[in-house]
Amino acid sequence: MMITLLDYGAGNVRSVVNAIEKLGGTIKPVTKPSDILDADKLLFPGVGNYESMIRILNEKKYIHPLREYLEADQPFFGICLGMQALFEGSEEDFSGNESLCIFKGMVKRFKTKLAVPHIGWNGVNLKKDSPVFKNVKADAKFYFVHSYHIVPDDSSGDESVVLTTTNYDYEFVSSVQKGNIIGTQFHPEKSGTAGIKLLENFIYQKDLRAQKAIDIKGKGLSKRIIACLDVRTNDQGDLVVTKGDQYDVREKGDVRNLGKPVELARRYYEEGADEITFLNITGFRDFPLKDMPMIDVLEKTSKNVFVPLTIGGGIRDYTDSNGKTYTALDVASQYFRSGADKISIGSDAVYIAEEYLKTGKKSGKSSIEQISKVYGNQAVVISVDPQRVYVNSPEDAKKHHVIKTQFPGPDNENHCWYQCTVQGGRVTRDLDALALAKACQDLGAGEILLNCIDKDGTKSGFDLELINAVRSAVSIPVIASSGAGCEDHFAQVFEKTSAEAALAAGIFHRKQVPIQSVKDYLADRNIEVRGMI
Ligand code: 1PR
Repeated sequence: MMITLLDYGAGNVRSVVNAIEKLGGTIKPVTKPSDILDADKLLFPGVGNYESMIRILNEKKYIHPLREYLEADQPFFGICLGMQALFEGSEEDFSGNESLCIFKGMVKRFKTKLAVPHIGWNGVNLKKDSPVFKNVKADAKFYFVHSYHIVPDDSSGDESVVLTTTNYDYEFVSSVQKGNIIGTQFHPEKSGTAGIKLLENFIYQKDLRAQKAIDIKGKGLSKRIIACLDVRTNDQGDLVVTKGDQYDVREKGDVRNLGKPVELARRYYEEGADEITFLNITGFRDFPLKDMPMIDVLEKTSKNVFVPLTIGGGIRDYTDSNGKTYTALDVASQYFRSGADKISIGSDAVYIAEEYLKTGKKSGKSSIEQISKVYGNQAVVISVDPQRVYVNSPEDAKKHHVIKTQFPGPDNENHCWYQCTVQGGRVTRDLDALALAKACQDLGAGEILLNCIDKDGTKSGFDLELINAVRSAVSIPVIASSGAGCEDHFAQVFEKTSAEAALAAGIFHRKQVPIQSVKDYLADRNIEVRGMI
């Protein structure tokens, strides 16, 4: 089955291609406007910024053939922005470029007290009996990552285009279908077996048209469980997954070797991880575009792993020994093309935040601003590596956000602040984690990966005080990281803080706690999780 792919050049289309090929389909990329009209089935994955997507469709002269194709009710599957493009316009677009206007309605920003972007696994309320949902279980969850959603205008009285809605703090339209034209806000190519089934139905069902109206209810947003792989080259030159104790990855002089990155990532996908994060922990030393093994890891992993992949380490501007300059955007783009959905910035984020707080001005040139502008806020994660600095009272660290702690310091100090570090915890900076998180959110970051050097590898539980302090300082999602030792530690994170996700490394690598038993434990406590479907 030949599927024509409309790739307008932003974001990760590799996963879509991998999914179609795994299903036995063949991809034909659109390279000129007439390819659109020649398509039998057209797939349009979009990610990032609506304005730049519509601008590129106009520049490439795709708008008119697309409209002609859609008006003829030819099979079409739009993903995320690829669905939003079907409507009349977006609150994210002030360019005045021509849009497709196939369906009536607008794309609007979430107005909610919950975290925006809406990131993670959520259910759907099915409103039509559609062949694309054939053999997809009613309680299936799909992966969402977006700050805007469609608001169809059904005032004409014609049959509604709404195929599903989804519950956040209000119900929003999460997919549409009219005739053979389908669009989903969620990413089927990142939604494990449920999403792959949807794509399979699109490819192989002969008649895609929805038969009748139904009303099947789904549930809300799940708390995510993320497996993290700290990757580096060991002294023998092998790329290995390692794990530190408070960031010290050596044992008796050797770098701990806990497995191979591609194999471990696949194992975690099959065991039910909601996301996989790779951190190239020596990336601050080496230039990642030279360090091709990480690109190879992403390419190989994305062939078999259909959940979101994040990559961090070394994402910054770089000048090589010949004086050639690479921007952080170049590095990130290479990672997105290789299969990453998000990039994570550590050390560079600290320097950027320091500069921003000093000048009060956004330069527009920082890695956070540049990457979020092209790929969207949801694609930029800030990895924070803080450690506690104990003080007797807030007066002792006036410049910083000081909290009262239930876990006093070595000299019985009952206050602390969280000091940012760079270069894998080796260098401390005069900046606290809350100030860093807020500044990065201002600059366009979409998520915080909140590590904790004091807790890393200790298996003593997450630093709930840190998580609460940072989560209440920002409105973007926070991933709690460092210290997981048992199932109950995950329950504590979700019951005692508002973190959207929890990440662990050591206990998964050493097979001490299976991912599924974490999820079973949480489900028993009525914490919403994605099951194995
Ligand atoms: O600074 O942009 O090059 O990024 C470097 C990245 O590498 C940062 O995200 C930084 O957190 C990470 N990193 C650097 N050195 C280390 C190290 O361990 N020596 N690892 C390191 C950080 C922390 C977690 C870990 C959790 C969970 N790893 O991601 O996986 O603490 O562990 P646990 O469940 O076993 O407790 P840049």
